[in-house]
Amino acid sequence: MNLPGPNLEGSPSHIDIGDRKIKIIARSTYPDITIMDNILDEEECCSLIDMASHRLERSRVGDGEPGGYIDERRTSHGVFLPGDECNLVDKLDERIAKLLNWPINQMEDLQILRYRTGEEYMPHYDFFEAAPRKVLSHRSQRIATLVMYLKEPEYGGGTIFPMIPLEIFPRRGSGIFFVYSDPNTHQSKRTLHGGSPVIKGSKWVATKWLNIGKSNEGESNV
Ligand code: PD2
Ligand code: ZN
Repeated sequence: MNLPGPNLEGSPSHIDIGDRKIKIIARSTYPDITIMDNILDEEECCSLIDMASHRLERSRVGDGEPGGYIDERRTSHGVFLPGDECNLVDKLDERIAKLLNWPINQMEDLQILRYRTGEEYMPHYDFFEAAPRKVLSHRSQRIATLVMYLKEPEYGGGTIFPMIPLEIFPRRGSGIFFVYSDPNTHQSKRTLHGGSPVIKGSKWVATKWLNIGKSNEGESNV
């Protein structure tokens, strides 16, 4: 099966996607994780934060259920920014599609998240664990995640993979991409990950989820 991801054949120092060169910083193969820099520039990060900041709502969880629910495991606030609403989001969708070799119609809307001091996202999987028929009747399964850091906190807020174990420190413009595939399934338990509590300052990220099939119109975003 074809999987999304940057083409890392020959261990390139960067991926040239036309309007910018995205730097490759590190890679793990099990699970498949790529750490990158220069995905976004400072102005783009600030514009996304500005666009989102007056529309934030408490983040929800819910294993793909419509609407989901508020839960103390995820205490951030966030908003989804549909591509057709603004040029910057459209431009980023195209950049991500080129970088990850994946069609835009198999991606969910960009989600912007803000974590204030003390806020976190406890370790979880991004794929839907519930019985496939229950979830997948109204939305498509996720196979990979791109988390892009828009603003780093002074302390804390790392993205952690407790099964590896690994912690990625947020840096404005950088990001991490991981695929949930393993030799047998598209639900590798080694992709358990979380956003550790922000200790001082605030952290902003933009998350993009990639789907195995066409992302359904109007599906509930959780
Ligand atoms: O903000 C993060 O570091 C983070 C960590 C884990 C975000 C997500 N998961 C997510 O949005 O799924
Ligand atoms: Zn996640």
